Amino acid sequence: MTREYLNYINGEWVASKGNEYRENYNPATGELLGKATQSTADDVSYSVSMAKLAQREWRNVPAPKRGEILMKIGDLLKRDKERLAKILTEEMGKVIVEARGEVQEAIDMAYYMAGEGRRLVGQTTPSELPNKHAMSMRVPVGIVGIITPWNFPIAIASWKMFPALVSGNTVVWKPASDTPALATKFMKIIEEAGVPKGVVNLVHGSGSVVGEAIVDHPDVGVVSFTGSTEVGSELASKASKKLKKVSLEMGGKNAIIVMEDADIELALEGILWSAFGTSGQRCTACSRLIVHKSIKEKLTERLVAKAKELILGNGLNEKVQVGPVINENALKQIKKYVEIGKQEGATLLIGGEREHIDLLKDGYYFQPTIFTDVDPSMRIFKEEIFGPVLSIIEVNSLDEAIDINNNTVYGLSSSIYTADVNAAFRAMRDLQSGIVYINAGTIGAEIHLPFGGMKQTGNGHRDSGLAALDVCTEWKSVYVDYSGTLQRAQIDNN
Ligand code: UN1
Repeated sequence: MTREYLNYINGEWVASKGNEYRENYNPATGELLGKATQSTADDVSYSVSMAKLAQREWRNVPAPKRGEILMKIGDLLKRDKERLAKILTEEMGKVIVEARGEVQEAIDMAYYMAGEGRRLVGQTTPSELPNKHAMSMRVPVGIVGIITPWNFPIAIASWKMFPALVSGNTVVWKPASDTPALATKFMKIIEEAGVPKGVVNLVHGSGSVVGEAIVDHPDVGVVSFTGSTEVGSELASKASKKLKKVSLEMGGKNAIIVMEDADIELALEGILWSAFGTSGQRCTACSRLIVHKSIKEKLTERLVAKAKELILGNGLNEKVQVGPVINENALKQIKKYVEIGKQEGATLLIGGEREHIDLLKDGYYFQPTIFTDVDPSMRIFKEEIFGPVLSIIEVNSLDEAIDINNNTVYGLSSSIYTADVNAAFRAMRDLQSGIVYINAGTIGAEIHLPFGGMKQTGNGHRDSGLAALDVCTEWKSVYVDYSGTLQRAQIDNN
């Protein structure tokens, strides 16, 4: 039976009047799962007006009470963790242990932000003048437009939505068009937790219609986006004409550096997990391996042997380590980059082909792929592939390794394996990335630390951690003069 996924606007499940639908498929089997209503600019406009109405009351609900509702969302996510993970694997393809891990991120984020309801800390500051009180406090921006990707459909939605809600905003959310089932289940949990109508509105869509309508709408105060650099920069340029705040989290070309004194076995595990976990479809995935010349041969040999042993297949099978990629287009794109790599003169060591798995021949599988002899002039070194493709680059020193790491337009996650504490600290300081790991791979960010990148990975904002509150709140400075006289700042106090 195929399912129908509807919009959720002002507390009601409704289809768009446009009467168009988009189908979603199980990437492991090719099976049709359901179809999602495709919204128009009018649906967005209606959602925004409902969110605006709801915000009048929501912003005045005491923050600890808003936090309690998030606590309840956390409890329900926990109750339904297994069901959510299964939907996630079926619809997006990541293996079930990773799916559980992703749902756990949303649970953690709910509890973390629930606690924030009892903090939302502001500042009191001395005034220049006597008998005058000064303070600054966070206030909600108003309506937050949230646009989320298919690769972490519930974690990233939670990173953006929970800070927005606890600080008194209402939300218009467009989930990725490949993951409407998970979005629907998540929305049902939000509804069950008692979030008042109009506070979170879900609007399905594909292509640019919904996203652009969200950015264009004058009542949407801030747009928080995770996705491709192409779409992000398009949204940002539209938003900048309206002087609207946008928070962007986009591409990565993340590297692991392995120095000569590293624990090789430890590094191997981290490389495999970071490069081929989620079939390389993480913003944080490792796609460049920068290795010291003295250990390159040994490391490469062991890596290829281990990559060959990875078990590909349907992620619902607990033994499977690498699932399919998201869809046919992704497969084509990855294959295209493999051809580019070969033409550029890189040496293909393993993989490079679509994987044919008996009984699952319709799934979108791609073999874990490793290139060596890669240099910074190549496109496979520079461009984000978003698939299980790793490029090996040889270096002679730590300085060179750091330079190569930084030789990219992106700056999300970097890692170094070394036993030398001096090298580790230097790397920590000099790697140009929003996230740096020492003796761990490039993936596995925790929700209570800021998540985001430097350079063209983003535009200076951060998801998750307390930094996420900066996206959806404004600082308001308040002066209370209790002197009973006119006190002229900068005049009467000099
Ligand atoms: C992403 O790929 O956009 O650090 C998010 C990690 C995960 C989140 C990844 N916790 O890899």
